[in-house]
Amino acid sequence: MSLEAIYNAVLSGNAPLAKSETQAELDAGTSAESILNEACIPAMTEVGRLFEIGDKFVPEMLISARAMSASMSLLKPLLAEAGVEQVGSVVIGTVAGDLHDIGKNLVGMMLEGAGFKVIDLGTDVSPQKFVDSVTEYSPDIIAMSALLTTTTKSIINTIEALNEAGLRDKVKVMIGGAPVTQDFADRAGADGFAPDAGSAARHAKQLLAA
Ligand code: B1M
Repeated sequence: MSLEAIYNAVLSGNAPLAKSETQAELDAGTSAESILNEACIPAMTEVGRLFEIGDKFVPEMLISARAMSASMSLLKPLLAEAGVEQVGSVVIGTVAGDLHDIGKNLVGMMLEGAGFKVIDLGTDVSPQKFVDSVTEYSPDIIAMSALLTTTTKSIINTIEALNEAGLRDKVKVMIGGAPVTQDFADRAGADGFAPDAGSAARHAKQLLAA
């Protein structure tokens, strides 16, 4: 039982072990915040780094994300009670007309692992629903995922809808997905683009600092 054991359980994607080690560490008096900041987040940061350099692959990233979620299921209520500050909040969704959600879910999990509060609107999210979410949740970032060439147009429509609602300057917009490129992001008027889930979490932090 140690923070290192939780770190290793998340890194290796062992969800039952991550959960039992987290419970043991909490029982021993370690704060939820310490477990999050000194074990879970560093483990997910390492997973993201290994993914970016090609030493981990999507399935391994998913099982690490699940292990982190198992630990987070115990930590979340305690963090909320303690009023621990999140690094920021993100509304995430797959854009209108698009039902692919595996990448979006991965990005959401990595953002959670990096300390963001994540509000997931699901798939096939209309521009209006993204617009409404800005008023409802006041997120720092709207994160849009698109997997089809045809649905990248929904990203443009959503950014236009934010402009028309007068809300564009209230929120940063980050986009990604297989057909999305930095060039497309620049043309669409997004604030940020990330090619994969590992760099999405890092990029979201940079957007907050910008
Ligand atoms: Co579909 N599909 N699919 N599909 N599907 C693709 C995307 C396709 C490339 C397959 C192909 O033809 N080779 C093709 C799109 C072609 C194109 O437009 N360029 C395609 C098609 C055509 C379709 C349908 C139209 C098929 C049909 O019905 N005729 C249909 C469309 C349905 C719809 O959405 N309206 C369809 C349906 C489906 C399924 C439902 C069967 C299923 C989705 C299940 C689900 O998601 N729950 C599915 C799947 C599984 C795929 C493939 C095989 C795998 C996608 C995936 O999950 N990859 C895909 C082919 C492929 O990609 N090889 C394909 C793994 C995932 C981890 O990667 O989603 O890329 P990805 O996410 C990455 C990055 O892109 C990035 O980070 C993630 C992790 O690193 N990222 C972000 C993603 N979002 C981000 C957001 C960010 C930052 C980074 O910031 C906000």
